[in-house]
Amino acid sequence: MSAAQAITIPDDLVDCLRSARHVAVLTGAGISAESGVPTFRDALSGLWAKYRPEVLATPEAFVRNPGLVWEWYTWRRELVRTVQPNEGHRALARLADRFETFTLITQNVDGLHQRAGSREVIELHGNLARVKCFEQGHIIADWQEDGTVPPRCPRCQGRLRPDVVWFGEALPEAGLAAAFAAASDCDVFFAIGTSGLVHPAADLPLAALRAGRPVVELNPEPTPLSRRCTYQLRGNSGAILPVLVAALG
Ligand code: BJW
Repeated sequence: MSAAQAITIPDDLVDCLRSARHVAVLTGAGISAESGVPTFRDALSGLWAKYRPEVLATPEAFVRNPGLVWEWYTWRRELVRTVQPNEGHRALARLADRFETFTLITQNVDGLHQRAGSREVIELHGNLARVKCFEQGHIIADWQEDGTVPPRCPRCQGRLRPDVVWFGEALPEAGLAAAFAAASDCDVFFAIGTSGLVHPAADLPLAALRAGRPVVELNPEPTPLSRRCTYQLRGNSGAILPVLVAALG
């Protein structure tokens, strides 16, 4: 029997999803793991082995060593360019068509949901593909790698940085409000491939639970959310999500 055949989706969850009209999904780094993108709390390897991602993803790290932080994001941007969305991303793109509203909220900055065909993704932590000026915040669509690290803002000569949300920085207001509204109003909430350690994203499943909505966690490992959620599906999202979509018929 293959690993996919061994996965069972509880019947009452299937029933609940068949009658659901509004579904909200929060994804984290785990959904991209099977594409070959390291999760945030995996130890880094190679050149980056001596750094902790949590320490690099801060404005303080950028001020201290902008070249190092820029190079780390360049490495990640290049990595993401070479990988493909996996079965988990693709299953979520298919799942969207089954419901009146399907709100896909991601903490990931890799754009893999969009490449798998998902539309209107709420990106809570930004996107690696964009950059902005550290000094003035100008969003820059196109920049020159001219040997200066980090490159300079073409508008004000400030230092460029990735357009992602670092610790201590505010998340996009409209996206965050839409995410909380969807969590409180949905018929089913999914937390997929996230450790649930980083706020305010980690509060979204809790908001759904407070509103009395069932929360499904999909993760190979237990997290702080596990004991509170309604269903725990243990395993890799790239294996479980296609089975879940198939179970809906
Ligand atoms: C699989 C799998 C497979 C593996 N299938 N699963 C409340 C309490 C305490 C602290 C705070 C709080 N509110 C705010 C804070 C402070 C802070 C915070 O949360 N700190 C905690 C660490 C304690 N939050 C912030 O600073 C946020 N800003 C903020 O609150 O601003 C307030 C403000 C308001 C107004 C003005 C100014 C300020 C910002 C948080 C930004 C986080 N940014 C990062 C970096 C983004 C850019 C980048 O990618 O470089 O976002 S940090 C990093 O963590 C990244 C991720 O999106 C995020 C979440 O990680 P995620 O996705 O959960 O990944 P992992 O690696 O942790 O987990 C992977 C999971 O996958 C694991 O569970 C695996 O088991 C699983 N997995 N393989 C399914 N195949």
